[in-house]
Amino acid sequence: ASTLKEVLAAQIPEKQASLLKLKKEHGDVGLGMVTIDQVIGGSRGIKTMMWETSNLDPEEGIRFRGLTIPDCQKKLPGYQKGGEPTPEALIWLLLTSEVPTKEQADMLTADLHARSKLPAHIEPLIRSFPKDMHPMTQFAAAVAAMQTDSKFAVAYHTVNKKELWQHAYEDILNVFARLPEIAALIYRCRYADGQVKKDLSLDYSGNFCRMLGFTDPTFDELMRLYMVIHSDHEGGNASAHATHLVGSTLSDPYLSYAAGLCALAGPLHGLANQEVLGWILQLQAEFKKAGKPVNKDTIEEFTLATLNSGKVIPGYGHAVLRKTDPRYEAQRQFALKHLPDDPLFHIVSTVYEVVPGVLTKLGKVKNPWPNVDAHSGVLLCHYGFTQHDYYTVLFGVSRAMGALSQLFWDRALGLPLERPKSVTPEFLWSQATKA
Ligand code: AMX
Repeated sequence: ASTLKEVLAAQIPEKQASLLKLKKEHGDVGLGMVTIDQVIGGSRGIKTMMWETSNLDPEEGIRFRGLTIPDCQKKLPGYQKGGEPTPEALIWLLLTSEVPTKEQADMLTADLHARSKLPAHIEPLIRSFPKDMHPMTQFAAAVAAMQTDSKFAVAYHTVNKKELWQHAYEDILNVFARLPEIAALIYRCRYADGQVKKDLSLDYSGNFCRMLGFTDPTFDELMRLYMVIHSDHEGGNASAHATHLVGSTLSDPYLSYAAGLCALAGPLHGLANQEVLGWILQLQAEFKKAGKPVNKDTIEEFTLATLNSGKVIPGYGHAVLRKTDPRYEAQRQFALKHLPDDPLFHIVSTVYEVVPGVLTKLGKVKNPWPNVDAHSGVLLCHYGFTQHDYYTVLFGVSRAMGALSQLFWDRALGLPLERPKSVTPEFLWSQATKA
C-alpha cells in the first residue's frame, strides 16, 4: 500500500492545476456583497477563505470531506471492529479525502509513534511552569517551544519554494505525533505524580489515555470519538482561522498551531468546555446547599440568574450552526449507551430541555441550541477525568488534526499571505451616508 506522503504527492499536481484554472477562468465571479453590519459584526457569513477538509452547514452541522459524523462512525476503521473511528483514520481522510483501509490507518499509527519523541528541552520546560499556569497557556508555550525542531523553518532558507510542502508535511506529522505526550505531561505534572507512561502497542488514543493515567477501554473509545468530533469545524472558527492566518506568513506549523491554541483558549471558543462543567457543578452545589431538587423549574431559575448577572450560558449558541450540534448528539448517544444513569448526564439532559426555550425568549440569540461543549465534560467526569480547567487541552490535541491538515494543503497549493482590507469608521460613515 502507498504511504500517506505518496498518496498526497500524487494528488498535488492535479489540485494545483485545478486551482489555477479556477482562478484564471473564473477569478472575477462575485460571492456576495459585504454589509456594514458584517464588517462591525465579526465578519459573520462573509465568504473569505478556502477550506477543503470540512464544511459546516448551519442546519446539518459538520461534514469531514463530505462525511457526517455518523458516516465516519460507519466508514472509518476503528481500533476494534465496530468501535469508534480512530483519529489516525480521520487524519488520513482529512488530508487525502479518501477513506483509509485498516492497514493504512495502522501504518499511520506506527508512523506517528515513531515520530513521537519530544525534543530534549520540552519536558524540563513543562516541569518548570508554575503549577497554577493555565494548562492552555502551558500547551501553547510548549508547542511554540518545539519550533526549534522545525524542518519547514530551515527549509525556507535552503530549498525552492515549490518543495516547501514536503517540509510542512514533516512538521505537521511531528506535531500530531507529539501533542499527546505534551498534553499528558501538563496533566500529570499539574494533577498527579508527574510521571508519563507510554504504551506504544496501542493506537494514538489508547496510548494518550495511558499517558494521562486512564486504563478503562471504554474511556479509550470515548477519547477516539472525542478527538474525531473535535478535529475540524471548517475554516472560519478562531482556532482554525488563526492557524491558517499565521501559516500564511510562512511561519512554520509549530508556531502556526501555537497561535491556533491561543485562540482556542478563549471562553467564547474552546474554553467553553471547561466553563460548561463549572456551570453544571455550581448548579449542583447550590441546589444541594439550598435543598432544591434538580428539575426543569429550578434549572430555568438558575439559567435566568446566570443571564441576569450579564453572563452567557456556556455550551449554547453558535456563530454558524442553527440547530443542535451533531457533535452534541454524538456524545449524547455515547452517554445513552455507556452511562445512562449518570446524575450529571441527567442534569445535562434537563438543561437541554430548558435552555433553548429560555434563550429563544431573549429574542436576540440566533442559535439557542447546544454546541459540542455542552456535553463533553460530563462524559469525561464519568470516567474520573474531573479536572475541568484542563479540558480545553483535549480539544487542542484534537483540533490540530483539522487545522494542520488544511495547513498542509495551504502550503501544497502555495496559497498566498492572508491580508484582508480593514476600513476606518469614517469610511463606513461615508458609505452609509452615500447609500
Ligand atoms: N447565552 C447568552 N447569550 C447568548 C448566548 C448564550 N449561550 N449565545 C449568544 N448570546 C447572545 C450574544 O452574547 C449576543 O448578545 P449581545 O447582542 O448582547 O452581545 C446575542 O445573543 C447575539 O449573539 P449571536 O449572534 O447569537 O451569537 P454570536 O455568533 O455572536 O456568538 C457564540 C456565538 C458561540 C460566541 C455565543 O453563542 C456564545 O457566547 N455562546 C456561549 C459560549 C460557547 O458556548 N462557546 C462555544 C462555541 C463553540 C466552540 O467554539 N467551541
